[in-house]
Amino acid sequence: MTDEIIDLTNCDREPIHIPSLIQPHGVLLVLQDPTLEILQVSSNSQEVVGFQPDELLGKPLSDLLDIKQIKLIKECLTEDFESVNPLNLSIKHHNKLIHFDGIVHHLDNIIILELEPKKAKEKTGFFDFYQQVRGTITRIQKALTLLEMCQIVVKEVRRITGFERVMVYRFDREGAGCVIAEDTNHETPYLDLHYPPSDIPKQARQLYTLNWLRLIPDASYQPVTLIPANNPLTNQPLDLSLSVLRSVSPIHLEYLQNMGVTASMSISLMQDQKLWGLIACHHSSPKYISYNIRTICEFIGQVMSVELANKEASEDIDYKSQLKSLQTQFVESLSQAEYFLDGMVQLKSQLLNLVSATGAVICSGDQYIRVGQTPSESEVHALLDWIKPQLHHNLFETRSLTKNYPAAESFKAIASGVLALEISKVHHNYILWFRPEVIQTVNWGGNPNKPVEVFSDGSLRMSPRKSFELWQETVQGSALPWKPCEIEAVTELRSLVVGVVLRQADKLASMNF
Ligand code: BLA
Repeated sequence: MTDEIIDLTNCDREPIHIPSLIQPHGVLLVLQDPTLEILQVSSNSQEVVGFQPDELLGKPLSDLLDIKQIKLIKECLTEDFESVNPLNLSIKHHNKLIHFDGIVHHLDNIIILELEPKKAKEKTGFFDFYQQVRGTITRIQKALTLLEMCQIVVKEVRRITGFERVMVYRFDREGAGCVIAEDTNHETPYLDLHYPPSDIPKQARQLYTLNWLRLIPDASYQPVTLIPANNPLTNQPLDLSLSVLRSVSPIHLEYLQNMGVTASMSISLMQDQKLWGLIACHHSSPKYISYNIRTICEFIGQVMSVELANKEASEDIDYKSQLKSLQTQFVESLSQAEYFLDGMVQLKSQLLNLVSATGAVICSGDQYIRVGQTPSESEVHALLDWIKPQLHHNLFETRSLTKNYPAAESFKAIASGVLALEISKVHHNYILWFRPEVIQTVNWGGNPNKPVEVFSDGSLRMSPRKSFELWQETVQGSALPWKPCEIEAVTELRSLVVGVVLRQADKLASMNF
């Protein structure tokens, strides 16, 4: 048995952007910029464009495409490539004209040209594109809530592409995710199921912030090599981060097989330059989606990404206005109070309501005023000593205190969630809020702790789960999470209170004088 410790971070180490392989539904050509000499070609060129790799390598692209098409490519070398894709290209072979979508992008001093054979005649003009997306965009913008928007998006993407299952998959802070909207004709829904971070490892999430869409038309494909294997200019594997034909991680292909999925497409959803989630699409048989339809889906993902911030801001709108009115009450009470504690103590219930807490402690010097359900004074004292070095911008928050502070085990029923605010370090003024433990059942799409497979020879290997059967976990020691608007309310409260504390301190100093 091997001594190597296999853990979930192994998944993160696979260099998925440089597989030196592509999927077989198109051909990839690496061209020298600006001569357009063919430096590298995928080994399926005979099947796709009708020429053997050695008939193309070292030759000018004009051996493959006519002068008009070469001119088109040269013109777009000076432009933003994304806006010209796809190029309408055709190659004559044995007197037969084969039509392709040409997808180009720049990489240092080379150009990568990918050719996907056109499957059927489709409408490709600007107005056809506009017609296809106009209604969808309006519906997305009109949605009143984030969830409603997600439900519209899964329906629209399914209508446009014909996938059997379309989902919105949202990441949490740790990289785990949950299906929050779904449109499908399958009997087993994935809605509300959770998946661990290793299902879409870190480097994949990073790559998906660079390219907006991935398509795997047939997960049972035979990967195609590049000839030569390395980029001849650098003698390094070719960086396929932005390639549309990039071959997918074999672990992920196995995962899809285990899930009963043959074709998969995913579209990135971004917020603040971070991957917020994915629109994930499945089909049980091979399914190719043309570049034009993919562009429409990508555009829907981009519009949804912009709208995410708007929809999130309008969530909890009533709650937010309630928080504002509580803040006003604090301003009034504190401006009249001579001492910080007096002002706060008068508003005990408001103090709890400000962040929907069930307990709070106001610390001022060596005085501790406890409101609602809180740990004992000595427990709060010790907890505060532990929290102080961890404050960040005067704040500390957790929804599962026992994870990092085992001493909380004895009082987790009333204080699994803690939010702490430092008002003045010098005067030892702090406010702590507490939330009780809420025992939750999380529905996982398969046991999240089982990605390691033990082989008959005893060796261990990272491998995707075999079963996606519902697996329920009871989560203990966790409170409901603190919402961003609650954290914001507490930060604003601090600036109100700081003024009062400073006034008090001045007063005390003058009295002592
Ligand atoms: C990639 N994993 C992915 C992708 C998705 C998922 C959507 C993006 C590629 C695609 O579009 O298909 C996961 N798909 C899901 C989930 C749902 C879904 C959670 O539909 C839920 C409904 N996967 C594992 C383990 C590893 C792993 C254990 O389970 C690693 C050891 C790896 N997943 C993995 C890798 C990729 C991936 C490496 C990147 C594939 C690539 O782009 O090359």
